[in-house]
Amino acid sequence: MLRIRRFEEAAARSYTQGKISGFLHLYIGQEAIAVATADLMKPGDRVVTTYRDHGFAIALGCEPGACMAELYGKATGLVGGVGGSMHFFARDKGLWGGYAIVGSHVPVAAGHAFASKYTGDGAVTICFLGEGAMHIGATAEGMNLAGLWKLPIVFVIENNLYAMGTPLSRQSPVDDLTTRAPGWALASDRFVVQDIHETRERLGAAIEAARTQHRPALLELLTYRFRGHSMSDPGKYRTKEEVEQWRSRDPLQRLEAQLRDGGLDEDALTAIDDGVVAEMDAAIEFADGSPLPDPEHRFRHNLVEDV
Ligand SMILES: Cc1ncc(C[n+]2csc(CCOP(=O)(O)OP(=O)(O)O)c2C)c(N)n1
Repeated sequence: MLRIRRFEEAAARSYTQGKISGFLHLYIGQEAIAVATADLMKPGDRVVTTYRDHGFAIALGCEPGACMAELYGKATGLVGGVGGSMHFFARDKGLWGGYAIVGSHVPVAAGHAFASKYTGDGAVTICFLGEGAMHIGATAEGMNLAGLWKLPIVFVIENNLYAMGTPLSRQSPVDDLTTRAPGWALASDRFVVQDIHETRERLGAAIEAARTQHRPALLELLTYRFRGHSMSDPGKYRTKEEVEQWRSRDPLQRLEAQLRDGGLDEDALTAIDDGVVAEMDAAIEFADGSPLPDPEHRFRHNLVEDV
């Protein structure tokens, strides 16, 4: 969690220095979800997610340097610098993509899960989406097929309360988005993400049922992004009180307190943080010093080659 947070903070600084172009959607506040997921995944399992994807890459073990270089559009980036922030991909680590079009990835994820059922590889697909994606046609199509075909998939709504600046109350006639689950024959669970252990346990139960019983599920995880929608959003649509309330539930701070209670002293905690900050300094140095991709590279991977 700390590694993701420090990565995102370093990326935000680079963005304000003009080293990163385009959009940058930060994951600060939501890290426990990616970390719990990565810890639960077995070889072959897949994550399919949105443009808020850096946290998953880091949690799944991608090098911070390669992730930062991808944000910088450099040749040493995770996908050679041609994907950028919204299109991280690391097949060997189980990250099957960040997708920028809201809801577009839900049928893609259902397709991955169908492939698992068809080949019997025993893998589970875990598909993340924002609450805003729950009102998109493609989402309904993907979830419907998952329920119909009993696919090994868990859909996880990361409900951070806003789709850009639009609160859930102006998007949805119901607050509880899992009320839609029975209509697609999906199991469901809904909880506030404030403790990494609880998050891991509840997510784990759904993943296990999808793996062993082909019981697809729709989970709604109530969480909060401490920053705006993207770097260009100051987040003025939220009250100070609301931000404070969610800051008091920050799973990273809670874990720090748990470690303290467990006997880790301030020096040990500071040393962990210093180590992670140094890692991010090195990631920035790596990205800064890396070359831009060969312009020819942009024509590669547009179509499948060598089938
Ligand atoms: C089909 C489509 N419509 C609109 C957009 C513009 N857009 C980008 S992000 C976003 C908000 C999505 O919010 P949510 O799904 O809740 O995810 P969050 O950003 O909160 O993680 C919108 C409307 C888009 N990318 N794709």
